[in-house]
Amino acid sequence: MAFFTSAPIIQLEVKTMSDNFKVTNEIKEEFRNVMCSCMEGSQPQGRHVIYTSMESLPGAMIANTHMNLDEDHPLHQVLKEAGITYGDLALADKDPALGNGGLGRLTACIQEGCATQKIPFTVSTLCYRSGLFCQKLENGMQVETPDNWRSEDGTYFFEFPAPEKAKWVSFIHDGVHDGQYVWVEMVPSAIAQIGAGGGCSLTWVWKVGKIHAPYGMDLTNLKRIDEVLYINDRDIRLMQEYCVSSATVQTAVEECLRQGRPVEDLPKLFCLHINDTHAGLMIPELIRILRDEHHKTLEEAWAIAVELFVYTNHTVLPEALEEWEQWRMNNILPARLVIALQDVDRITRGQLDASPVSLCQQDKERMYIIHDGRVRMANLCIHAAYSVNGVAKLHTQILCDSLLAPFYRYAPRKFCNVTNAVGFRKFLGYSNPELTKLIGAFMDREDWINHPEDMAKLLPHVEEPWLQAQFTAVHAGRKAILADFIRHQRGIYIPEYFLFQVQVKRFHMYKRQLLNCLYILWLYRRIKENKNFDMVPTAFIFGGKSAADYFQAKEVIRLVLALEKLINNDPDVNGKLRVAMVENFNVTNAMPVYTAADVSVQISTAGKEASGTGNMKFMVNGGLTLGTLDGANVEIYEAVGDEGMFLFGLKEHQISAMKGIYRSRSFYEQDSQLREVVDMLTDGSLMTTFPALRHELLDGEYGKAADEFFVLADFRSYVDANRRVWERYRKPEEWAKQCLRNIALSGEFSSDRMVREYESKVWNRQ
Ligand code: NBX
Repeated sequence: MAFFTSAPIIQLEVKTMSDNFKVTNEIKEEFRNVMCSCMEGSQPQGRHVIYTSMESLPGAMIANTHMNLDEDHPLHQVLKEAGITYGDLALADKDPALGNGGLGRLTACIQEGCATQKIPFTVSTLCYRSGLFCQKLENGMQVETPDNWRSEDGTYFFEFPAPEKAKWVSFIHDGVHDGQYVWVEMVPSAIAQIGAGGGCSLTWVWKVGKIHAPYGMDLTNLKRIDEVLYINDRDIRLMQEYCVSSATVQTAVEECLRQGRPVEDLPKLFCLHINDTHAGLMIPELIRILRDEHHKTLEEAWAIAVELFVYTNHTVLPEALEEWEQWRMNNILPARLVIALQDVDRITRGQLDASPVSLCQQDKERMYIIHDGRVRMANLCIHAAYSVNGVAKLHTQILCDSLLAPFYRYAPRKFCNVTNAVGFRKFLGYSNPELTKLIGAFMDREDWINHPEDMAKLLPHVEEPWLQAQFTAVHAGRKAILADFIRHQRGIYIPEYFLFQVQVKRFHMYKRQLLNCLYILWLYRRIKENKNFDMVPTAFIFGGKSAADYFQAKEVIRLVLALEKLINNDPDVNGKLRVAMVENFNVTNAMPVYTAADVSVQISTAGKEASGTGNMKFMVNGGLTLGTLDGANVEIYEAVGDEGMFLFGLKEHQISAMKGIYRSRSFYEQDSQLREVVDMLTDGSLMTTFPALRHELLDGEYGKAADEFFVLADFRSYVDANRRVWERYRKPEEWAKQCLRNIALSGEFSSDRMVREYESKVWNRQ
């Protein structure tokens, strides 16, 4: 499979990685050799998975390569002879800014697992010129600046351009109609992820190349297709999705033919994995190509499609369920594509009518792909995919029982759950070598980290005092590193003996950073009232970005920064309380954060977080979860029980029962301490005011119910859970024992387990 293994696409040019550091030809050559030999060394068996995703967040590539190369690999020697350390290289490397958060990072964790297990797996995504913005914290708020993750000439050190693999994608544009399309060339580069033991998986990153259009046409929108992730212009966003979808399907079809196989064999050679609905247009695109270029009937094309696609859902939030206006599709996408989509809608409606499962008209309407002038991408994906999965037990259950209930009744066997997981080699082995060494002392094999179930061998030892002492010492070292990092980055001093209570994730109202903030204000008031207030000195550490146009979430960041200012500078409280926000939280600077937490804050409103993966990164490093029964916290709780997790808050069924009748004001009115902290949002105590947040909590925004995410309802329960944290933290041996026990029980959250489950339940590769 030329595109998947060939050397010719690997052509590194000589270039400077940073102003202060030159990488020699020899080293570049050696990197090239590493990737070639890994690609050639992995002899893929069975069908090839192409994971099409608008996001991928692999993190700095030098770190990824270094972490997985054997100790005797020649690259190490070459670097040594040149007097270059991996530290030097890492300083010159940058995180490819190709994603937002969990969705993108999960892609990279699955990929690293597949590279390690030698599963033929390729990620297909857009190569955004500016990925997600770089976050600066200035004047008490988030400021977005461009993330120039590529060099001036638009290339990245670790990308290997493959112009000979370019694909042309057509659009209707600027009033140009059928027969007179504009054509955009999508040019791929490959970025390689090396697996442990020398496997390799590629990411195809597609860039806009040449554009063919009638003379004089305004090409601005077309040129912006690879400008930025989730671009704030729906026309261009639709073009982005179609470009990735079309280029990916064209590549699969081309490879099938190159191997001398008929297109009917596509499902024997490939599995096209749709990661969230953004690449759902691969479905009508395949139908279009098979009909127009391979003379298949609609029915024949559909029969191929339904064996080829799988779909993973990552959200139940209604606003994130993607829909496109039919008129917009008609205006932008080629007519034959739109016709294919309408035909698929027609076929699937026919299937619903003929179904032996009884479906009422209302059910059927919920399942239509095109309805009320809108194209529902999730419905398109579910109809075409032979496998649909959620990403944690509760999430999959909500999909089956409510959001997608008619689909589940109609085709129950399509649905399954694959609980998310994280790369242990990156988030434990590479990020926390000291802890890795300590665990390793109890393991029977060198490469235990590739066999996460081995970690249970730690279990019989967690009561041993010397091990507890060792763990505490290792963890103290990690806390010192994080404290140092924050001092350098933000100029905030955090004493290392403080409890580190960490909430890092995208800022979103459902993730409830606001609940954490109200609790900090509550603590502030208690200490102000009574300087002997009995508590464990605690540092509240935050990190994460808000979407640039998400006003409320940006207000919450502003609140965190106001708390920093108020609390860290107040000698009455700063002996017991500190607040710090890590700037520009990304894959690279996440590593010192995940390894240093005492408490991992996972407090989303039950039923809203599909899974979460930060919760697992903390767990494997010995951070104890303070959380609601939501997303994969449920699985963490099942693994460690009451003693291993500080559970609080309303359960999903209770939240559902309160919808429509919940009155946040009654909590506000009946609890004077809660009233006091909510009032602080607007009474000037914070030197600035947050009327929109108070309004959201008590009145509700834009016709929505007040306190949509049940912050006030869960407030007291959160206060109580924090008390339980303190009680336990005051018994250091017990605390260390619990951390060790959780680490020992964390094996199921390794991406190696997740990848094996995708193999057995979803990809059907053999
Ligand atoms: O996917 C995230 C979920 O929120 C997490 O609970 C989950 O752990 C993770 C991996 O499964 N979803 C996510 O990151 N989605 C998006 O960022 C997103 C972006 C744009 C959009 C819809 C969703 N239109």
